[in-house]
This record gives sequence, structure tokens and C-alpha cells, in this order.
Amino acid sequence: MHGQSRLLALLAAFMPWGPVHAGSPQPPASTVTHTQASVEWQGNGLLLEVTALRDDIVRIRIAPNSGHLPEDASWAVLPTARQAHVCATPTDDAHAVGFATRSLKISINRLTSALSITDDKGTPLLTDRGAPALLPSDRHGFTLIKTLPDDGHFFGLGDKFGPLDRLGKSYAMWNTDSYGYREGQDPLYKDIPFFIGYTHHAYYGVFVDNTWRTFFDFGHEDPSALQIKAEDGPIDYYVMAGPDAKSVEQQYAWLTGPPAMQPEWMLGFQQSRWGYPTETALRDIGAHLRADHVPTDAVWMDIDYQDRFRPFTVDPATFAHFHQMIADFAKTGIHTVAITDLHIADAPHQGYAPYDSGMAQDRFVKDASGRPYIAPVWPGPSLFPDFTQAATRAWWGQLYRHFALEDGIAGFWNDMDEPAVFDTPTKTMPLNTVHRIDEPGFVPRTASHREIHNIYGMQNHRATYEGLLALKPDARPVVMTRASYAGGQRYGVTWTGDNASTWNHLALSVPMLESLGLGGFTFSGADIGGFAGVTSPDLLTRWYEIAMFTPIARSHADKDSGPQEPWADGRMHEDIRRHFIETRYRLLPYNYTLAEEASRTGIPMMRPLFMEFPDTLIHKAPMDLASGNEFMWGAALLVAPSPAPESPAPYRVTLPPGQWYDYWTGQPVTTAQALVLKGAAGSIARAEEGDTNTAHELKVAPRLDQLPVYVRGGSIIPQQPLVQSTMQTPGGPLTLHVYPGGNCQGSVYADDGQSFDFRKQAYNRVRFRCQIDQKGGLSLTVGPTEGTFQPWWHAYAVVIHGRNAPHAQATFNGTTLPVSVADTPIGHGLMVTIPATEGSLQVNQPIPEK
Ligand code: NBV
Repeated sequence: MHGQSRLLALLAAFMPWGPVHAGSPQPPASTVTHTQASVEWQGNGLLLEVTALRDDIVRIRIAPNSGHLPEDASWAVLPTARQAHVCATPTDDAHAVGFATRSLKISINRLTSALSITDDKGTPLLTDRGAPALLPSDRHGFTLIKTLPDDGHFFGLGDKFGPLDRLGKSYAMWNTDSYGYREGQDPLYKDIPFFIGYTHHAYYGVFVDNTWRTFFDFGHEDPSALQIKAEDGPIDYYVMAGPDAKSVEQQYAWLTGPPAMQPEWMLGFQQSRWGYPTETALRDIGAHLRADHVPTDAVWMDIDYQDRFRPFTVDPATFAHFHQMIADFAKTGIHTVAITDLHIADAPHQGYAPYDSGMAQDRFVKDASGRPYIAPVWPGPSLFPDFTQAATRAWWGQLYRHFALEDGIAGFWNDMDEPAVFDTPTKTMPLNTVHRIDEPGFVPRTASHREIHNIYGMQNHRATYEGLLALKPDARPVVMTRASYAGGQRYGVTWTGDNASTWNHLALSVPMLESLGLGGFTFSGADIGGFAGVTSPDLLTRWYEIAMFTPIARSHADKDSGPQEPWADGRMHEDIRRHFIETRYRLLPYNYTLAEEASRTGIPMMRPLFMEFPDTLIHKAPMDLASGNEFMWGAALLVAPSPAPESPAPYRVTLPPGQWYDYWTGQPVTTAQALVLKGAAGSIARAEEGDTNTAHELKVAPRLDQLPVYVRGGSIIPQQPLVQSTMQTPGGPLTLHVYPGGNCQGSVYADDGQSFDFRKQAYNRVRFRCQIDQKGGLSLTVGPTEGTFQPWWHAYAVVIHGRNAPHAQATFNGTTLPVSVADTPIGHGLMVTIPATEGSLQVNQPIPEK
């Protein structure tokens, strides 16, 4: 501690602050200690430490004042982040102690110990109401109560099933197998105790790093309070300064890691179902997809392929040529993904290797009496690996050796890892089951399932991911998990579990996937068609349409559901579904660029409108911009499914300020009306023309074969010729679709689509800008190429939408080039083909004849 700070601490501890009058509250005995980056406050029976990890991220730890904080260990937050710190300036005065960084101001009230955090503009982000934490006398569990601002809104917490805005609701965090869940049902499969708050044009993030059963109440019980409770565990939370939602996402990714970059094929179409019972059935699916020219990158194998549902086995009767089948799929550009649940059959003396080696090495969770815990799941009585041990994870990873290295299975699926257990009302293992933490960064100790439950699935996912990485260090592992915890995005993919074949599930899959993306899991999907129940042809078609603009597009169904493959329901439906799948494949260069951005920065691929338009106020806040049905697919595309997708009634689409184009025709949107606003006093006001904050409204008459998608003016979207799988190299140039408008820009990213060589510069990134000159001409600047990777294209076909003057003239780096009017799958435009090199393209409008 610095000498000056020590002096301050002593003064604060032993001297009254300011004149003390009779009757005025006496300061409780307290001490304050500053280090360069932190303040520690002891008072009111609490020990409170706030540390500036970065200017825009602080960590708060609170414990009963017994002189020390609990062990500094985390399953979620990266050690480098927890050890980081920046210089903070102490701000102690007579009433409060604290510090300021460039982005945040922290103050702890000397009388009440209440903590308040404001941003650099003085906007209160989080303010304790009363003491910073209510700790019960037995010292288990806590409640944090913060003031809920009048204009507060909240987003996140992962897989919650309802409106995107969490205001007025409360939630439990407890990973739960939730077959066919219903709107409002809570909790579901994952525990992502991170949310984005909004108040006064400021977005901030809060991550509560506690694995025990936790509760968030956003003004449900008390409309003026934000309450966070946990039944045990440390009070350890992080506040991120924003100030916009993209910054919060980047801050959260810095803390917990960005999502694991997927191979390109994971962005292709995936076909799955529970109930492809034989090799022949599965081969038929692959053959049908290819025969019908439905672009596809993977087929998934559910538990049907296993011998008696035992993980890491293959049924020799029904999948007799398993190895050959996978090789044959690969020849047609189809990857195979296999389910491998965590429960290991209790099968002694049967030559079942996972059991034998697991038992020999003592890898399983124990019951309270110290015996391996055994409970029924798919294989019957089963054992549960203790993934809290690094050695158990390494053992688990080795179980993939044959599947990954010999059979060539391309991806794996960790289901049931809440963990789900049959025949018990809790749907999981007893809470006194014993885990033995043996993990770098943690003190080795036993821990009850009550503490471990919420990270069990995450550690299963991690064991698989790291195991595959050890087996094939050069290949990006593909692992999809059902349960997880904050930080689980580092190990890859998730999905929304056992949704149902209803219109409501389709509509609510949009906010659910957006929320998972906000929680780091950008690589998420919802089962196309819905898992539980029987879908209808129209519902399935709509689901295909919307899912093609979500990160993971996997058709999947329950054993008892009807067919949900693209061809189910006949030709008319198949044609529509194929058209949307083809659209996704043409968009691959754009989608892959988004995926790479997400894996580098944490900014999700699928974005709520407020993430792209943080300043557009419709009523009182940017979140009113869309009621949850509209979303952004990257920065350029606005997807606008109906809020009531089963209804034939016309619906309104809100377009944020600026110029928009219809994605399907390339035509500028001209019929949008300036939005009529309800003024504060209930009066009707029309936003002023030219007001940059003016949103516009369109009325859309729904048609089954159409999904409204709009392009933000000023976007440059890379697209490719149609392929049937990402294994096929597209021919011809990369098309750059240019949609003139303000701040016109775009980029493309490419690499080999499968390895980690991009870390060694083997990638290709090019940024584009465009500008319109006064005469209506357009110039496109192709920036320098970053990286050493040579992508499949050698030329760009630049298509300028909203223009079709056939006599336009073009030059690229001074050379005159022909201009044509191109008819592309997404509209006409002026087209010029240029070499894929740095330079400047000039397209002049013809001078009109007098
Ligand atoms: O493995 C069978 C299913 C699977 O298809 C589904 O996607 C998982 O969420 N699994 C659950 C187990 C049984 C569900 C009733």
C-alpha cells in the first residue's frame, strides 16, 4: 500500500468524519485500504473489495468481515482477466470511499457500506439499496438489492423462454432437463448469470460468478428493485461499463473468453432426428438430400446408433458398416456428428471400456457414503464422470480416440449433461453427491453437487472439446452441449434443447437465440420444426426460413414426431425450404465473416436491434425498436418475421433510421412511412423529416414463401455462387453486393475453414468502403489484404444495387472496365468485375443527353 493511502486508511478507521452532532449517526468502525487498482472496505460486518481489472471492468467481492475473502477461483472467468488491473484514482471523502477509472466511478458509503457505480458521465449504473449484501446469520447465501432505474431494461441470462427484455420478471438459474418446455417455464438447461442493463442511453454488463442456485429479479417482486440472490457461494461479481451493447459483449468476452471458432461446415445446413434407426435409413437421408439438391453439410446421429444406448459403442446389427458409412458420407461432402452422452453404463465384466477404465481410475462421482453414484439414464443404471477433475476430463477425452481418429466422425454432441437422471422428481442427481475438485487454479477439495450442478455440463463440454483438441490439435473441434455455464462458449456450440413444434416456439426461438448470443453462445440453434410434438407443413416451412438466418441451422425431431426433413410435405414446401437453404449458402462468405468476428470479439452474429441502433428512441428506449421478432443478422441484414407467425394478418415492420433495401429484390425501400410516435402525454407526434432518429414503418402482408429481410443502406455484403456443401469450392468471383448509403462499408474474412492456421496469419481479410460523389458516381475502395491465405476467388464481381444505368463507365486503378446490368438471385444491379487486389473502383453515372 502507498504511504498516503495507508494514512487515509488509518484516518478513515479511527477518526470521525466531519462534525458529529448529537443524534447524527455514528460511523461504524471501519477500515479502508487502497492499492493501485482496488479499494478494500471493512465495515458493518462486511469485507468489500472492488478492483479495477480494466478501466471499463470492475470486480466486486464481498464476504462477512472475518478478515479474508474466499478462494479466488472461477470456472468462468479467465485467470488472466482476474489477475489484470489498472491504476485507479482514490476518491475518498467525508461520506464515501472509492476510486475512479477512465470509465467508471466506484463509491462505498461510509455509513451504510452501500456501493454505487456510475459511468464516466455520472449516470448511475448500479446502486445498492441499503447494505451491499444481505447475508443471513448462518452465513449461507446472500441477496444483493440494487435500485432499479425508472427507465431500466435488462437482457440476457441465456436460455430464458419469453420476451427478450427481462424487466418485470424473475428467473432461477439451475440447469434442468426441460422436455417440451412452455413459455415462461424456468429454469431451462443453462446457467448464464450475465445480463446487459440499460439506463439513460448507457448499456452496462453484470456477471455474477456463482455456480450455486441463483435468482435474478428484475423488478418482479418489487418494481423499484433489482435483486440478485444465491443460496450459497461467494459474492463475486463483475460490472462492465459498456457504454453500448457491443462494448459490453467485448468486455464479457475478455472476462470469460470468446466463443470457439467453428469450422465453416458448421455454418452449413445440418440434418438430424432421433429415430434414424439403421445405417440404411441414415444413408437414405444423405442420398435424398443430395438427390433433391438440398445443400447440406452434416447429418447427425442420435442415440439410435449405439449398442444398448451405451456411449462410445456402435450397434453392430443396425450399423454394421459404421466406419464405411461415415467415409461414404464424407465423399459426398457430408460430415457426420455423433451423440456421446456422459452417463457410462454400469456394466462390469462386459468388456465395456469406458466403464472398465473409468472404474479402474476412480473417475466417477460418489454418493454421500463414498460409493460411486449410480442412477438410471438411457443405458439403464449409469455412472457419472467427475468432470471437476482435470484427470477425469483427460480420461474422457481419450474415449473419443476411435470415433475421431479412426472413424472420422467430424463432430460430437453432449446431451443430457445437466446432468439428467431418470425416475427422480428433481431430474438430476442428489445434491449431496460428492465431486472431488482437482483442477489447476482451485484448491483440491470435495464439493457437493449443489455447488457443481450448474457447471457439470460445461465441464463435460470442456472435456470433450479439450479431448478432441488433444487428439487432433490442428482441427477446430465441434462439440454441441445442452447444459452450460458462463464461459462455456469457449468450448463451442449449444442449442435450445427440447423445444416443441408450435408457432409460439418458433416465434420465441428468436429472442432465445439472441439471448444466448448475448451470453457468449453465439453458436446456437433451435431445432428446426420443433423437437417435441408434430409440426405442420406451414410451421416447418416458416421454421426453415427463419433458421437460415440463425447461427446453427439444424433440423431435428423427437422419435415420435413426423418427418421434418426438407422434403416432408411435398414439392411446394420443399422448393421454398430449399430456396432458403440456398440463400444461406450464397451468404456463406458474409456469415463466415460474422462467425470470425464473433470468435475474435464476442459480438454475436444474431443481434437485437438495439445493438446496431443504440440511439434510436421509439418511445422511451431503443429496445422499443422491435418487439423481439425483428433481429439483425450481422450489421447489414434486418430479418423481420411476423410477431405472430401463424397469422395471415398483415404486420408492421419497424425500420431503424436510414436507407433500406429489400434483400430479395435489391430495390430501395420507398414505401416506408415515418413512424408515428405516441408522445409522452399520449399525444400523437410525427417525427420530423430528416430527423436522424426517425424510424420508419412498413406494413407487410405475409406470404408463406417470403420472409422479409432488409439490407441496411451502406452495406457491402460478400456472397458466393451456390454450392451443395462447404466442401465444394465455388467457381468464379466473389460477389460484393453494394447497397449505397451512408457510412458505406463491409469486409470479408476467409481461411481454410477447419484448422487453427489463422492464428499464424493464414487468413484473408479485406475491408471495403464506398462513397457516392456529387454526380451520383460511386467509388469503391478495396483495402489491403490482411493475412497470407489465398481464398478460392481471384476476382470480385461488384454489384451495385439501386442503379441500372447501362451506359455507366468504370475504371479500376485507372484501367477502364466494362459495366453490365447483372441479374443476380437477389436483384438487378450494375456489375463490374475487378481483380481481387487492393485498389479503387470508380463507377461513373452516364451524363444524361441534353
Ligand atoms: O437423444 C435423444 C434426445 C435428443 O434427440 C434431444 O435432442 C435431446 O435434447 N435426448 C434429448 C434425450 C431424450 C429426450 C426425451
